[in-house]
Amino acid sequence: AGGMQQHAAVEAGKRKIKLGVAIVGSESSWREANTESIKKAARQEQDVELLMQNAEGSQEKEIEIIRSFIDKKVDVIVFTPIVETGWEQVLAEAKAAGIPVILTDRKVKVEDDSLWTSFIGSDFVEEGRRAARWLLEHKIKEQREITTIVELQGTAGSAPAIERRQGFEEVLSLNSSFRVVASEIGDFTYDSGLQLMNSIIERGIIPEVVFAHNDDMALGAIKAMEKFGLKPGKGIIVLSVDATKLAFQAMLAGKLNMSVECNPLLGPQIIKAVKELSAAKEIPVNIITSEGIFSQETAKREFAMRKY
Ligand code: GYE
Repeated sequence: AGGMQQHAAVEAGKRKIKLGVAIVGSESSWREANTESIKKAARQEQDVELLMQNAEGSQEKEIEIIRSFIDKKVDVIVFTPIVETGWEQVLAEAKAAGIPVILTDRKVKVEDDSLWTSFIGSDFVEEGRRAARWLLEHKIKEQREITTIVELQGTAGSAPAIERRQGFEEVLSLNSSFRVVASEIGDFTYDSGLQLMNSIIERGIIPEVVFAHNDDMALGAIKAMEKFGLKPGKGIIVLSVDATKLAFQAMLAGKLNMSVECNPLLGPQIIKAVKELSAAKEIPVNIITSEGIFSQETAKREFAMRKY
């Protein structure tokens, strides 16, 4: 009931909407663009007061941040769950306080879906499928020949790592000539891509394809391959997800073959949903961004228009 009173006050225009946003970290250039997009969209609304905090890659810290938002009696909480599980309790606390929660970018796995209001982000399974479909189209070999793949996964237990892997495997399973020979877990950073690829090569594995769960890891892996005199983008096909400016530069340099689009510019949709929620309007349970893919062939044309 307390929550309803707060909303009524906001609706009557008596005060600003207090919005608490918990950011997962600063691990990638995607994240930078995402964080900036949310700040910018909030700045443009005079009736929104943004409280934003960075969990720096720690779930514990993220939970603390959400609790501090509850203590401050914000009107709406928006957060990107670093991993899928372990949120029941803090979400129940928000619910008990009458504060609606919007998930953005990443999803949670909880039994009670009434613990969150809406999800705003991408379809990660489809992203994984898109990478695999591109590969199927571009690397069909004789039936008996095997194409070896190294997969560099994002943060363990995170929705994008779990689902990109799932979609990628789902499509590749349609063709028995593709084999993932190593699938290692990183954390979406350039350094983790570099280190993982380095140790994979040192173990004597030189794959024909590298699928990295984001651009930063792909770039790190490219660096490692080059150190060993390998030719990423030519001798070794490199695929990634995000399609940030960094990926476009690498595609133009011929080192990255393609990147699946994952749009970080979610700020306007988030703020719109927050305002609607505060005005006691119904909002959709899922707000999914429509996306495509970019390859070396289209990179040149797109690069100039790239905003992130
Ligand atoms: O792909 C990666 C970032 O959750 C979609 O996290 C996001 C992912 C993105 O670090 O670059």
